[in-house]
Amino acid sequence: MTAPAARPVPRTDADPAWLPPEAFRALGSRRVLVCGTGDLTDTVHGEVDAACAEFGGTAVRAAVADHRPYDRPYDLVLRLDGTADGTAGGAEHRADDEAFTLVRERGRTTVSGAGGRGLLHGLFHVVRLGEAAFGADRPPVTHRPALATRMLNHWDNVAVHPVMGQVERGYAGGSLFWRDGRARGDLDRVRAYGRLLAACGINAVCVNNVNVHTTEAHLLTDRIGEVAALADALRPYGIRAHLSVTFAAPLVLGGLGTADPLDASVRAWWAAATARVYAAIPDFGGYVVKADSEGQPGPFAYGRSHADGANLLADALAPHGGTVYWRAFVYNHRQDWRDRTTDRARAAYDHFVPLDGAFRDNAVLQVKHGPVDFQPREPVSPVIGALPRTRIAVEVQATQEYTGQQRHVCALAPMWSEVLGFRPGAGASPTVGELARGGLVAVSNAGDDPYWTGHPLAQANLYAAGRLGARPGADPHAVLDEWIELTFTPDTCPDPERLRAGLRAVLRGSWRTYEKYTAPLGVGFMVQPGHHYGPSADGYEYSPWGTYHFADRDGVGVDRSRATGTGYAGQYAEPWATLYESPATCPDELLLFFHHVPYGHVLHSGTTVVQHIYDTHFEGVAEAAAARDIWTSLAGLMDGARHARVAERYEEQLRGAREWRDHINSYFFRKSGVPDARGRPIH
Ligand code: BDP
Repeated sequence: MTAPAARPVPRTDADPAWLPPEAFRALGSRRVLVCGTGDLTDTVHGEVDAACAEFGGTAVRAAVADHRPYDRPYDLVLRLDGTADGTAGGAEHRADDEAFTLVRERGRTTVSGAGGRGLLHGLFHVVRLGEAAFGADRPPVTHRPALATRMLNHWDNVAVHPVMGQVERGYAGGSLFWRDGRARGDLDRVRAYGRLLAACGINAVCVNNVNVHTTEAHLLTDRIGEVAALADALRPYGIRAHLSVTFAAPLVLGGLGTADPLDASVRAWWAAATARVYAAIPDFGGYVVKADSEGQPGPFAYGRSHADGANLLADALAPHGGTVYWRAFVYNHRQDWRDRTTDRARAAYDHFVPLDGAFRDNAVLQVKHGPVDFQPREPVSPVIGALPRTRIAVEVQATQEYTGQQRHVCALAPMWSEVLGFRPGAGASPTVGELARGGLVAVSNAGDDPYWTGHPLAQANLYAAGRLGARPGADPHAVLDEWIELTFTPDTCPDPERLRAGLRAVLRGSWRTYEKYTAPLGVGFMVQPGHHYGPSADGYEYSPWGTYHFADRDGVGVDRSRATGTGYAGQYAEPWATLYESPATCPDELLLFFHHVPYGHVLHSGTTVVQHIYDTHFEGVAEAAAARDIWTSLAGLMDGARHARVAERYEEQLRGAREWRDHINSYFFRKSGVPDARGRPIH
């Protein structure tokens, strides 16, 4: 039998990221057998073939039915458990097809994939192990992603939006998918993107913005062919395409007089539209919906609940095996602070908890990790633990809207890992990572910038989103280390240990550094309105968006206690409700999120609130400066252009950090009149 040709590897060399050819050295210098047939096995074969061509190994391809190849002395066998990888049929959708088993015995490493995607994950596991995959014996260990869905949401507009541009909250150039109002004709870079994503464990991508404007609405119907082209480009790496749709589609696309979820003609319209989607994209993943949120249409207009809305789409998708990801980001953005019920932090819980148990099995409630909006520090959303009969997906924001917009280094893996490890219940109750049965969703930070994410170090956030979705309990520093190894291949530089140490030093603490020089103690949202870059202590204080800090001459913070505040603290189960209820027990880093306290209030750390603000802001700038200096010292240990790009961004980070420090410190000095105990200049 003739072995199938190897699928060409979409190259990323021109656009540096993880997986440069060098990352494959250990594998590529060996004798490798790839067994099985199907689309994803072709991909694995292509990867192996390219690596072996580069590093002098040999790549052989066989169908699994052919036993003879096993007699030969292979170092690595990558094989499917069955003969076909299931890409063509329903098998690919088995929850378990992503599992693989790795064993090393008698000088041979064998990876058995339960399905094509398992084989692909197994390949990348071997790449991560490097030489260690070919060392001492390893007993068989089966690996499977903890969360079945690891999805990226691209907030990409097809047409350039007059206010939000091509990519809403995008800091990495234009869209990877869309250009000049249509899907890109040349999809090589989309293929290369799919490869990067597969290597970190992402298996689903939503290709358009959750805010669905008129042009984008048509992707569901007459422009589905463009989505199909993107789906084709992502499929060889095991990634399923998803689409954001507007709830008003029956009106704006179907010409119906209503989008009422209980109306028979509306239900028929969605069923027919969805059937056409599947005719174009047989493995289509499903819909993402932002409804009744920040101006998007939704079921409230018809007096219906969000379960009615989600179930309408779930029913349309069900015959085809699709899922609706229904976002819980529902709040009134045209309010002002009137009484305790208007607290934006409460809104998702108030809307969705009464609906627990009312959603279809193929409806997932997609919940932002915090109750407000991706601030550098928020408590974990109480919604996540409060709907035991609903599949929850947790949404994080890789695009750094509120964390420095990819001009500041802010490695988010440690933050996400804290969220995923949080136990909304008491004692040994499940973690957020265990409760997220609907998956982990990250808003993508990638674009058509040569470094994919604008700031080359922001790639670590994209990588971590996939890896933490696959293993929510993973040590976030180990995830960052993986990214460092796969991206910079330190062993190829003159001083590997110095490079590793330097990269670790600038990444690991970067989130906390960012937190220090921005809004203090969980109060959040002291950003400039609109674009959200840089400080503006009162920028949102008197706007209707529902984000406040209530600073006055005596104190600062939002009283969200049950006793005297908005009652938000009471949305948590014990022990959290009690812990957050009192300033005496509330963790320092969340104090101003939950309480309004005088400036002289003494934190658990022993410092007053106002002195803490001064201290952390000076420290944050000093830490940013130290990181910049470490970066400078790494010149010569990596490619010059990449070093220069980061160096340039550090100058902006430092400028920005100083601006934040001076703005926040002088704001609180003027409000409180309390001088810095250490006499430092406050501008
Ligand atoms: C906010 C963004 C806005 C998004 C919204 C969302 O500022 O651009 O549309 O989240 O998640 O953080 O829908």
